[in-house]
Amino acid sequence: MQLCKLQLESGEVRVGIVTDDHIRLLNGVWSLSEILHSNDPGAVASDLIDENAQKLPFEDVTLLAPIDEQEVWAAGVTYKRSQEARERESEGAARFYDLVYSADRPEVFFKANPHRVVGPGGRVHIRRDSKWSVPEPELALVISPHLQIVGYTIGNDMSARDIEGENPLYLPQAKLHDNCCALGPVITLAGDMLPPDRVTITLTIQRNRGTVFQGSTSLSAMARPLNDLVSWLGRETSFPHGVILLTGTGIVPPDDFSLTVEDHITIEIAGIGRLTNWVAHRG
Ligand code: DO4
Ligand code: MG
Repeated sequence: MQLCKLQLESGEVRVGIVTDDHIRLLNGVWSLSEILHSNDPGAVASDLIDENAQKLPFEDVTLLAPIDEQEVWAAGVTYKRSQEARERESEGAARFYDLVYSADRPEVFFKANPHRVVGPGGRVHIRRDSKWSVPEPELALVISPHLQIVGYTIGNDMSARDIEGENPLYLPQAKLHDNCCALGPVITLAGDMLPPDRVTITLTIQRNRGTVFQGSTSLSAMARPLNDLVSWLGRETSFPHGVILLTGTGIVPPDDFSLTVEDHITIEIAGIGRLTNWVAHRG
């Protein structure tokens, strides 16, 4: 089962489930977390389907980022390709990325508050003080307050590689700013997700309607088990609203590539769907 958060033409925000090419609204729920944090999200959602409401075509609604009040965190250097890219961009600190790739403790960092996250079709920002910006297409774990993985969505960890590469202490500035993260389009409930070896991740970047980059990877190329990342994240830290964890990128465009305004980013993850966003500068 897949859940989504949406805005109706009337402006009302609702929660729905995705069936075939339609959305069915759920009765009496105003947040995804009410379902996701229950004992049996699939059964709770099925019980709440509004049988009187018509099936809504996707064109009639605006899908919102599937997030309520959760913080967004991210793991880094979880794929070999990311470790190699970090070493190239960061001459002075290359050694640290090699160490963290094989260390027991992973790199986890705070990525975004909900108001810095955009949904499907939204505008992700590249910083004006960066000349080397890239999207990072990542599987995003939807985690309950009890640290259970209850669902999966698609995440884009927008990153300024030159700022991160100049000095690792600049990581928060390379990663966290307005519209620095995209999530969506839906949440696939944990029990309905594909096994890791069938989860392919594909990134396509288009400019003036032409493809300027395409790359893909498989979740099975990730060096760490998902539950290991969750367990490190939850050490000494509670998440009363749940938390969303981006699991790192295994796709890195060539080093001479940087996003520009009006680029169109598409991230596809098997078992979840396709997240598309436009690139913009902050207002
Ligand atoms: O240390 C840099 C962050 C790396 C990252 O975000 C990733 O590997 O996805
Ligand atoms: Mg990342």
